[in-house]
Order: sequence, then C-alpha cells, then structure tokens
Amino acid sequence: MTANPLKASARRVQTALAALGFGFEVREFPDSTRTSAEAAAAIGCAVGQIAKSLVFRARQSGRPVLVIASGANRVDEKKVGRLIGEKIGRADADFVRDKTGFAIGGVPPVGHAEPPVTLIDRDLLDFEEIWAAAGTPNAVFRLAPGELAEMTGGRTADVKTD
Ligand code: 5CA
Repeated sequence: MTANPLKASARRVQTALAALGFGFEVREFPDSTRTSAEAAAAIGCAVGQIAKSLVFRARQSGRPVLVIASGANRVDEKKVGRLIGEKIGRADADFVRDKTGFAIGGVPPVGHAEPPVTLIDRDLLDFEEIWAAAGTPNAVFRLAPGELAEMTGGRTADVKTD
C-alpha cells in the first residue's frame, strides 16, 4: 500500500520536523482540522489536547510572537505582553502568512519563515500526548507536550485568561 503524498505545505512541516531531529509523522485527515474543535473531532481527542498556534504582533518591534495554547483556552494578551516585555496585538491573516509561511488554520509550531518569540501554554503539560497543526487545514502531528519546548525553544508559562 502506498501512502498518499502530503500536500506541499504539510511536506514542508514534515521536513522541518525531520531537520530538527524529530521523527513525528505528519498525518492528513479527510475531515477539516482547521479549528481546535474540528481537529479534536477528526482525531478523536479532547479539545484541550489540540496545540493551537496563535500568532500575535509585538507592538513596538513588530516581531512575530507565537503562543502555542491548549485548544480549550483563550490567550490573555496582557499576560503574554508582560512575559515578553512588550505589548502585543492580534495579527491579521497577511501578517500570519508573511511571518510564518502558512495560512491560518494550518500554522505549525515550527518551520516558520521568521523565527518567532515563542510561549507555550503550561496547561498542555497536563496531557500525555497532544496534536499540533502541520501546515494545512487537514494536517496534524502528534507529540508529547515536553517536546514542544524542546523543538521551539519556547518558554512554558501561564498564558490563558483567568
Ligand atoms: N489546525 C487547527 C488546530 S491545530 C488550528 O490551526 N487551530 S488554531 O486555533 O491554531 O488556528 C486558528 C486560529 O487562527 C484561531 O484560533 C484564531 O486565533 C486565528 N484566526 C482565525 N481567523 C483569524 C483572522 N481572520 N485573523 C487573525 N487570526 C485569525
């Protein structure tokens, strides 16, 4: 049996993961994994196990800020601002595509065009395994939460709204 070839954007993520020394398998689903809820339904996991990659823009420097949050949580922009020492604002779709190289709905935690400042939601550590987007609105890969910090160099923190 031959596996279906991955779409180009998903293949880029698979290649980026391999270059970082990770053997995770990018998987494409027939159903949408565009949102955390859809991804959880397609995979058959809890929404909290979806590691969503949210991109913000640092107000002063303009640098991209990546918050990898549990799909069950909302990100508190004030907390993130305090953690990185700079206020942030929501990124628009063009900023996301420009800085990450991927479209909203498929933004992966690694393999971005411009390396972002990265924060990881500590609630993700409650799970044995989590799933992250892999370049397209149908592609994800499974990993252990501790591996997120390792692969991104990001700091794990409390980033959610109370
Ligand atoms: N593939 C899924 C599960 S990993 C995924 O990427 N989910 S996500 O939550 O990380 O990506 C969607 C996120 O993009 C939303 O949570 C939202 O924060 C953001 N988003 C959606 N639409 C827009 C938009 N128009 N402008 C900026 N951000 C948006």
